[in-house]
Amino acid sequence: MSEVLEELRKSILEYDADRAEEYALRSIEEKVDPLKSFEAMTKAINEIGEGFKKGERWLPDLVGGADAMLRAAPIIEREIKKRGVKRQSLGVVVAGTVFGDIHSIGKTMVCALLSAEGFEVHDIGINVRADEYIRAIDENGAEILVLSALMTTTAPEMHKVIAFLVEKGLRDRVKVMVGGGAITEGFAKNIGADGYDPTAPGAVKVARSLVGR
Ligand code: B12
Repeated sequence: MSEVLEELRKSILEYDADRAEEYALRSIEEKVDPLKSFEAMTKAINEIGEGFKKGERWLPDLVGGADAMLRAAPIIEREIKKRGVKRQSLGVVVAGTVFGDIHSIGKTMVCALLSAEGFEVHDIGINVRADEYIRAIDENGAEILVLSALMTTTAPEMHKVIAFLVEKGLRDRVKVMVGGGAITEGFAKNIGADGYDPTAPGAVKVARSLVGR
């Protein structure tokens, strides 16, 4: 791992938001692939998550790591979008983290990559209720819905959103992609989602295949 990536990784592990920002900017000056920078940060935040699971780290550790990552991530995301080739829209996407869930980092990354690819992305945020997704789909004429969930307790909310789409007669109009740390391929199939991938770059491939462009 290059020095800048290693420093970026360490800054998250050590909850040092100033250093994370500094090295995110430096990674761009040094023309490091922004996806590699994001991967290095993800590795660190997942390490903190693992520690939390094992009882070796606590909530303030999650918060500290997230703070550092949230300082650096927008810098990397801007670079990803800047590198994206501007072309005719590949399709309209509505994206959000499901109700009860405030994890935003992965979903925001998926949105950055989709817009760099040429999709028109409407990120409606975190803790999104089923009816809010429906409104956004209607208002923006979306063809793809991106649902993200990081917790086993909030993943079932995706099923509710899909059921609500059926109830509102919108299920045939919109392709539903699901992902986030709590989601597996099997879960995605069980709830009747149209696409799943464990990574943000994979999300772009899925989106392209769903709209056939
Ligand atoms: C950072 C973090 C936080 C931050 C979030 C800050 C923010 N703005 O996002 C804070 C501190 C706020 C937080 C809070 C909590 N957290 Co938390 N958190 C994490 C942590 C450490 C990292 C999450 C993250 O950002 N990962 C990095 C990103 C890049 O990964 P990702 O989101 O999975 O996204 C990638 C892919 O999944 C994919 N992807 C994402 N979305 C989508 C969508 C589609 C369609 C596709 C195709 C792909 C895709 O692309 C991304 C890039 O490759 C995880 C640990 C972990 N391993 O996940 C715990 C974790 C998710 N948190 C957990 C918990 C328990 C909590 C709290 C309940 C803690 C508490 N006691 O209060 C609260 C929940 C609050 C709530 N209601 O949501 C647990 C969940 C356990 C469970 N039940 O499943 C985890 C797993 C930690 C653990 N090991 O126990 N957390």
